[in-house]
Amino acid sequence: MFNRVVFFLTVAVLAANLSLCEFVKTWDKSYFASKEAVNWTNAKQACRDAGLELASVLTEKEKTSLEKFIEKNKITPTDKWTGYWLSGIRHRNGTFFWDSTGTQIGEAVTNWQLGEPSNGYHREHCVELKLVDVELGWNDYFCDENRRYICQNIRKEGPHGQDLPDYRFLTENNTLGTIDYSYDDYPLIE
Ligand SMILES: [Ca+2]
Repeated sequence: MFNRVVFFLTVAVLAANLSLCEFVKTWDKSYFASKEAVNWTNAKQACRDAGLELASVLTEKEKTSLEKFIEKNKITPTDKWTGYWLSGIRHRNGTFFWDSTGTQIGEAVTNWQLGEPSNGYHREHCVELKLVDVELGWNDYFCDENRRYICQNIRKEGPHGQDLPDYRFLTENNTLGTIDYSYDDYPLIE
């Protein structure tokens, strides 16, 4: 009896969360795009609360699958200011990783927008998917800014990332692994 109550409560909570959002299947994956905008840490938690994980792009096929999901559901960002958080973060050593898989970004596929990652003010450590002109691509951006986000089903056969002991470095300065733009002679690229 107790288990049944817990089950129905869990379904009710998940349904309440998902009702705020788009949730459809594309190819062999399920993606989930929020309508709310939150910081990266809260986006990670929101996906987890829904039994999902922040979306990652490990292959060319996954890149296409995610783009098709966005196109099919007519949720393409309208401009460069309305992107979606993905799972990518810049670690302290300057290298970008997919937090949900623990794998390095760009091993099989890369999709940075032109001039990115720019690490503006040395504090852009989280990866968003944004639109520039007509192209979707990745941008590093301030983790404490609010963005919508895309979750996906937890990968059945991995890889699975381990939570880091502390994520506070995401809002701290980090000049490692970054093209060293001088703002005196190079405009800040957002
Ligand atoms: Ca950037």
